[in-house]
Amino acid sequence: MHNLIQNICNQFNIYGNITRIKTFTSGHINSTYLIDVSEQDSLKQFVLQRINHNVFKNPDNVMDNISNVTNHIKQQIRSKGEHSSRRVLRFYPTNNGKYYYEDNNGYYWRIYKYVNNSITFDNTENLKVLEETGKAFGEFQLLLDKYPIKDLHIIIPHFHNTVNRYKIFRDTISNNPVNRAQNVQTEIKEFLLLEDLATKMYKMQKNNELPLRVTHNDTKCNNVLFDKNTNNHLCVIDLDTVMPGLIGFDFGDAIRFAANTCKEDETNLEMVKLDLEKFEAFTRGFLSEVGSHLTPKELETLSLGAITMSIECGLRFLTDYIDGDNYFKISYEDHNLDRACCQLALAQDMIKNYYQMQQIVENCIKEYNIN
Ligand code: GN1
Ligand code: MG
Repeated sequence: MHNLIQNICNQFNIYGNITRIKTFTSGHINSTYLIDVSEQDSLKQFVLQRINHNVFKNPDNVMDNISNVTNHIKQQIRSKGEHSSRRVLRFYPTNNGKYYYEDNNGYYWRIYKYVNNSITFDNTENLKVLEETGKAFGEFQLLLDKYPIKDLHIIIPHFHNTVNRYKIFRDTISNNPVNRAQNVQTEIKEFLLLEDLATKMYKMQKNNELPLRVTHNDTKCNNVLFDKNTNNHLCVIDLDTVMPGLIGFDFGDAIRFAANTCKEDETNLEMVKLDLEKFEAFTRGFLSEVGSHLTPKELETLSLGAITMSIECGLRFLTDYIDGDNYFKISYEDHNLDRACCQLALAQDMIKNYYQMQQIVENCIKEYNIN
């Protein structure tokens, strides 16, 4: 492993002694390592990622989006008179000018500079951190507000197309490749009952009731870097899925992950609930940044976005379970099933709390004078 990584670093013109390799375990798709490199008397830190080429089939397009988007953000930050070095990721090119390297086994690798003195939170009880997370994703929207949508490559077609997600779900059930569908009939029925609700916003977009914007599409709170000392947000990471999308889905995916009382794969479903205080903290941060940019319909559907993303994510986990666990990394046999049940329980609790969620959004709208 050490030699392999040393060789990959060299491709990006990063030489020196690798003194430590630390694996990050939170992502479900790519493999991510923190690399310490000592050169003469200085220690430099980098993040090295192996891109999952089953999921990201066209690394040129992925890295093209990422380098354009990070450049755009850099310019926006600088035009506000701020230093950009900790406020946006900096990727390294290889000698042939590409922002990734393909190894002999056909794996793609990329490297970015580790942001000094930064920290991520897989989950947190700290409401200030949640408010900052909301600000980070809200600010991300603003920073990319003028980015031309048509210049984005579609990295994963139909990514948050819930109509299509249900179609794939049905197809997988009828193919039943590993004979698991019969064991999860109850869960299948529950997800089918939620189909109308889960496809509503997608259909609204198709009817031009909701605009497409440049969205992140994977707004888990561990995709925000914070300053270790102040807990202020620095920048948003994991830009693989930046594509045209609905802002309500970026909001909703963040809520699904950060405002759950439990972790994403909790098996004690009685404990799985929407934490309204966390919901409020994130919402406040998000709307304080981007609220006045949103249309009334976008504001009205933020809570529905959270319900939709919980259902969609659960549906994807269950689809992958029935398919034989080909997409998400798992740690044990029924991991995807447990994740699916947890997301289902969360969505059901959100539906119960819909009125309270809407109330919180409306209070923020009043407080921030958003029209
Ligand atoms: C995947 O790997 P990670 O954790 O960044 C997935 C997201 C899901 C998430 C569920 C490209 O993200 O869509 O919401 O798992 N990313 C992709 O935890 O499918
Ligand atoms: Mg991701």
